[in-house]
Amino acid sequence: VTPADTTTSSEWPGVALYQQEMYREETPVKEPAALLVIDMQNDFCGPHGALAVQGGRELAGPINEALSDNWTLKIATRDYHPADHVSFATQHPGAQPFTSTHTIANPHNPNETQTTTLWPPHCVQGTDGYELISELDVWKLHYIIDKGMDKRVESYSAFGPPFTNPEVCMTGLEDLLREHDIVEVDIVGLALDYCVKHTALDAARKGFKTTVYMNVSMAVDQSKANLAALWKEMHEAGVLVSVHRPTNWGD
Ligand code: VGL
Ligand code: ZN
Repeated sequence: VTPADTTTSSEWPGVALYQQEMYREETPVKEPAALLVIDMQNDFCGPHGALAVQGGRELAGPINEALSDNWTLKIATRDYHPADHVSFATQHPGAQPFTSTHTIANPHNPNETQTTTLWPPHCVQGTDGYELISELDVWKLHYIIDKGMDKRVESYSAFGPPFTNPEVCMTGLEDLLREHDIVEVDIVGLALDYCVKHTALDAARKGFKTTVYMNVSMAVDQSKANLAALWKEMHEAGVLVSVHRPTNWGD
């Protein structure tokens, strides 16, 4: 690790993180690892995406580099909603996208609920907005996993909706990782404060050694306060949160 790979602690609360990265790079045996490329879709990228995340399209370069490296599994996800999905503000009279919230019950356990943000319609099945961006080297992928098909529930995580009791509408990602004896999960893509975060929290909860590359991910809310809060939340959940781009990706 050279000084150029690190960030000053006044910019990021990253001292402990730097030490974890040192440890990772010196671990002699590389365990089976999966790269998860989250929701690099037209609707999440500018200038025309329905829910464009600033800087999202520019992630394709570093992600393509990562996809050239040697991972046991390289998996992309796509948000894939029916036109009447519950997360669309248009489904709720008077609701405003980005500011209104809606509380969703677990279809199999009304006692378990989750309050989520409402959005402009995005990644609708059969539309161009749902497709992966053309800049992404899709031929390097082993699998593509779709999520968010059940109109009743929000489903940020690549594993499935944010319900744990019982888990419902799961995507099969966990089984896929276990079939390949994956120990380590590395996560990049969009959006850092929604699908990337929830995927990382689930992966850590399920026992995978989980890293989010914050510089290869962009948030809907890119304020410094939000980025610091995201770093803290993921760090406290046991996610390794890297603030620099590794040069030796999957090696
Ligand atoms: C996402 C908002 C709504 C994401 C998906 O991919 O982060 N964000 N649906
Ligand atoms: Zn969505």
